[in-house]
Amino acid sequence: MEHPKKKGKNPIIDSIYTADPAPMVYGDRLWLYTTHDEDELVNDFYTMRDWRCFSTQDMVNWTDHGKIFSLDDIAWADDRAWAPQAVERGGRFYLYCPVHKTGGGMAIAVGVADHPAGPFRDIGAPLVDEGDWNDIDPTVFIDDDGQAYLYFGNPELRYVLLNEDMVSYNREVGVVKIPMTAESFAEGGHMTGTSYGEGPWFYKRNGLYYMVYAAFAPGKGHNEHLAYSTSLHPTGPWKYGGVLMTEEGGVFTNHPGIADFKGHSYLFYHTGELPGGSLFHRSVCVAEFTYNEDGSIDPIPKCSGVDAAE
Ligand code: FUB
Repeated sequence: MEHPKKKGKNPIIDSIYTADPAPMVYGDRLWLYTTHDEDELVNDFYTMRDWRCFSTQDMVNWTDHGKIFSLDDIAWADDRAWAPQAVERGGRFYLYCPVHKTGGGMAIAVGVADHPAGPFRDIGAPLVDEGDWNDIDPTVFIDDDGQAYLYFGNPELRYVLLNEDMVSYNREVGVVKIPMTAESFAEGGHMTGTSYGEGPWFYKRNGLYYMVYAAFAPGKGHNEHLAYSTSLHPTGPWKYGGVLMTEEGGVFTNHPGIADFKGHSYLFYHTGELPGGSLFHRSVCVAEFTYNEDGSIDPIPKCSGVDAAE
């Protein structure tokens, strides 16, 4: 007799509000880093003070590792514990986190740990700090030749070349601004006139580089959808690929995180689906998808959960 497949459920976490999912596969587990929307809002705005970690071996049963890094651990920051991403290098774990600096502006902090579930320790100063509001939503990727890239930004997509220590970057190259053209990101309703909004997710598959991001359709009043661009080189030029997840059924923001795990490809995203959900009370979900033969990706529907990964 065939046993029914175990099925996971969306939202993945229902004990707290979580957003901005960032998966990392390490060992035999998928580690999921998220932000945390507090129940009680301050000034009716995003109220976010710490980062959370969850892990799974089968995409159905999740272990809650709790708070792994917080504004209390970053002496120079006072607000906005926003969308992070983690990476492992040489047995250490680096968590890149946008925060609001005491005194103004956004900057990118780095926490370092010896274990994927932390605790993470701040390096003591911002890694990227241009003195503006663009320095948010870092995405990190280490290429086959060992060069690590940190892309980030809203409304502009920018990058730095990380040094091998992963906590500093090549200052001669500096912060590079990607040309925000319609060819790269499609025409859209965000401040650059393109669809690119924020929340980039950078990775490589079969020699093709992917940039997945939250995007705005042309015109006003849209929620974010997810879109992607590709490039033959890690630093572009980028070519617009299409919509990855439509804005229907979402909240004002959405935020992509992509990982392959146990032979399956997953897109993590967020919605306002939990009871009490809103643009400031979001919840992390996951959908399985496949690539077309040419590497393109068709739009991925929001879903109620994924099958167990054996
Ligand atoms: O969660 C706070 C901000 O909203 C993130 O940094 C953005 O990507 C958007 O999700």
